[in-house]
Amino acid sequence: MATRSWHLLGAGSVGTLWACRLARAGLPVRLILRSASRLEQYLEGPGLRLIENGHAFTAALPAETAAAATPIERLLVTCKAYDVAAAVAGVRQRLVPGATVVLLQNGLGSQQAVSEALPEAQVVYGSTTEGAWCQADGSVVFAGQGFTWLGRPGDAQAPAWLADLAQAGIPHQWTPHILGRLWRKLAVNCAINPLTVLHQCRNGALSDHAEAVNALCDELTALLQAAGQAEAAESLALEVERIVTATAANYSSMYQDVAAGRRTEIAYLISYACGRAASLGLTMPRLEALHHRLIDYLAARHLPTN
Ligand code: NAD
Ligand code: KPL
Repeated sequence: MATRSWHLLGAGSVGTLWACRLARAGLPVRLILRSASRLEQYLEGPGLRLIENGHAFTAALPAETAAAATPIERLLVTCKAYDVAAAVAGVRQRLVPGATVVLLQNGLGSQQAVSEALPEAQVVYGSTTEGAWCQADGSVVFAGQGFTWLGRPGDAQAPAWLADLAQAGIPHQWTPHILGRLWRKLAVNCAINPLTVLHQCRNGALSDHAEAVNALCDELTALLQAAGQAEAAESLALEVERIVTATAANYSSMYQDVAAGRRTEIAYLISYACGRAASLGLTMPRLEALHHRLIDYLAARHLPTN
């Protein structure tokens, strides 16, 4: 049987990391770029470029825009959470019945939107701790080894296409508890990222704000439990403390977005958490106060607050 192609929607940092590893393993990958001008620019260059352990790998992958006619059997979506709904809507007509759509966004909310928009597709959620960033010349640096959890809520049956990821050397595991994984990461991000923005500090400096971090963890623990994610709530404060120490020298992703004047994924992180708390009838004074301070901070810098 012919190997099925992966279409990649979102050829940024994570997208390049995944596309290059799949291509390096001999698997067919096609890029879907966001505009004709991006496509033209891409076709003038050598292709995607990944730098791993100081070694560069260039993949001259075929590329097209959403307007192309090629049917899509396997779609890997690596846009930012706020771009996902529009990006997926743009290729919806090209998805074959039962197509696989893998979403690799941080936070929660974008996954549910795609599942609702594509009831006929196999929509898979991912949560990754790998790290990658884009250099000024467009090359992507694989900055942090990590792990990717993939799953469809409640589905214990791992799909056959995971063999492609194994072939590409992408560390991963299938889990029916993917929502728990996503909630856990969201909670960690809510306890760390906004405070690093407001205090303008590296993750490690949050050890000077232990009372605030612990109070947030208490509220987030209650939220996870009320949202039916008791397992994801276990020892949250300890996990946050461990991550603050392990990533002490790093700036959080939200800090980096704000510092670079980029839109943040706030709507899928702390705004999502506050929204869920409200719909569950929970009062979260510390999380809500932090949310308001973060919105004011972004607005004062003319950055989107959604
Ligand atoms: P990125 O900004 O580097 O890449 C996103 C890409 O999507 C951009 O190239 C953009 O042009 C493209 N895009 C947007 N709309 C599109 C459209 N309609 N059609 C085609 N392409 C479109 O973002 P990233 O850092 O790769 O992050 C992607 C997701 O992965 C985010 O949710 C992020 O939180 C998550 N994540 C990133 C990292 C990391 O280290 N970068 C780690 C863990 C999780
Ligand atoms: O995921 C992170 C981020 O910066 O987005 C960590 C480092 C865990 C902090 O929340």
